[in-house]
Amino acid sequence: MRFPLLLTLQASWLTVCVATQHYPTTWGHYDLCKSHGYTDEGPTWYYMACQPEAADMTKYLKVFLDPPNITCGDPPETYCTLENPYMCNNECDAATEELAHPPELMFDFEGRNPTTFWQSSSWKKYPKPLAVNITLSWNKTIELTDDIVITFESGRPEQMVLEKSLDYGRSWQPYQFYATDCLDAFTMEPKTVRDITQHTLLDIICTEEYSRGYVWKNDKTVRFEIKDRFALFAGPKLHNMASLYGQLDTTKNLRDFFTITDLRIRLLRPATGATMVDENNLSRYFYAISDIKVHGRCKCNLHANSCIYDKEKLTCECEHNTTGPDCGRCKRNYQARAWSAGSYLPIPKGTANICVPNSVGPVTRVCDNELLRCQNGGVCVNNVRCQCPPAYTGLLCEKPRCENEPGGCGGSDSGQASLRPPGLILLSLLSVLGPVFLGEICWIL
Ligand SMILES: *[C@@H]1O[C@H](CO)[C@@H](O)[C@H](O)[C@H]1NC(C)=O
Ligand SMILES: *[C@@H]1O[C@H](CO)[C@@H](O)[C@H](O)[C@H]1NC(C)=O
Ligand SMILES: *[C@@H]1O[C@H](CO)[C@@H](O)[C@H](O)[C@H]1NC(C)=O
Ligand SMILES: *[C@@H]1O[C@H](CO)[C@@H](O)[C@H](O)[C@H]1NC(C)=O
Ligand SMILES: *[C@@H]1O[C@H](CO)[C@@H](O)[C@H](O)[C@H]1NC(C)=O
Ligand SMILES: [Ca+2]
Repeated sequence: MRFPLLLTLQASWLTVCVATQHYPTTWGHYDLCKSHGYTDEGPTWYYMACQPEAADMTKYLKVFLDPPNITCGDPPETYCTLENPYMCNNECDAATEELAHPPELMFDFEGRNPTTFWQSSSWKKYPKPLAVNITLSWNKTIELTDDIVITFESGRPEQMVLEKSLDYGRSWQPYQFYATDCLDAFTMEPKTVRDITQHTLLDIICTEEYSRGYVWKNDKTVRFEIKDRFALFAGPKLHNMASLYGQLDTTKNLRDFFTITDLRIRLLRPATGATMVDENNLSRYFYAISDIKVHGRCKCNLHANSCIYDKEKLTCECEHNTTGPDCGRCKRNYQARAWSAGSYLPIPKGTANICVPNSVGPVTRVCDNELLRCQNGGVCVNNVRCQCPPAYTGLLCEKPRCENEPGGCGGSDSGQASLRPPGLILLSLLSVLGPVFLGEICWIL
């Protein structure tokens, strides 16, 4: 019997706190929809952004390799040890547990000695590139909350690309390029995360930080720096998360930047440690990865504070009368106004944007500013009457006024057609901005 695992487990939060001690617990502040508190006037609710706890997301992924048979050991092969390239009697054998290096070993518990790792077969077909794709799929939209860290057991690759998908693997975009020589490998100027500013945050860079040096013992990690990017808005110690959340609320590109459904590590050229590849002994060249860290939370559009893993599937526990894998739409019969994401900033500064039942009150409620009944920029007066802009008439301002005039709207369809676009633009504008801004827009128009 398997029980659904709540990602809101207190235990996982403790782990997060320990792992990120130098970052204050501001995170936790926003992680529940509301909590009970007291003021001088008595008990009250304090509201928080409605989102699940951040967690170790590698427990919930599926991993795919391309080419599929690139893992070493089938048939068994020998390769050179990492410390001493002249000792070439290490064996990889997929059929023997102690000598096998399957992909799962990139996600098991690390911290023991010796490490466990996935390993590719060696570069037997040199000079044909030794290219391997490692694809991690969640089948769920995830928001990253901490650096992606890949720890190599071999030397770090001389060329590599981290890619992401937002549409379940249908399309891919680069996240970051890595090379010993960015110009040579990707014709990109080398940069580091320290070159990035608020204005260039969405730029994709090539970095040489994580490729240089054939140093086994020291730094073996390749990173994608999430926290340094957060810090551009939230300050160096992430004290001001509200500032970051304010930006996330208003900037879709920024939200999407930290959002993924899949990641792909494209290994393009293994570490060689020398300018020349030793063609007589290609067993020295291969990829080996001991650990991959991906920390994040289910994206529930600020409409759920927990996410459940059941039957190998992550699902948001949607609130606010929303539904869908990411709480991305209103429930049936709750579609009285357009769906909209909740907000990172808590109530009262932000808004929950709850979905509203279709039939609220008797039908004699002709209109309602919240529910967008008046058309073409009409404004609802006392819920009984739409006050129409000069060009429109009708109960819901649905009719162009020229229709009633002698000669009609220019005597043909074209006149009417030319009057329609403003309404359409208003509607599409509203669906983008959400009902929060509705009042203001109607007045402006
Ligand atoms: C993987 O399979 C392909 C085609 O089936 C073959 O050409 C290639 O040599 C195999 N690679 C390894 C490392 O076994
Ligand atoms: C890896 O993925 C890229 C696209 O992301 C694709 O072009 C390539 O063929 C894939 N396979 C290998 C072995 O590189
Ligand atoms: C992905 O999730 C959807 C439901 O959200 C499900 O219908 C589909 O079968 C899943 N796909 C895979 C490959 O697990
Ligand atoms: C690699 O080189 C070492 C020493 O030069 C040699 O002993 C070993 O047999 C070579 N291995 C292969 C696979 O050629
Ligand atoms: C969902 O709609 C019902 C009315 O059917 C309402 O009572 C409930 O409060 C709504 N939920 C939220 C979170 O607003
Ligand atoms: Ca491992």
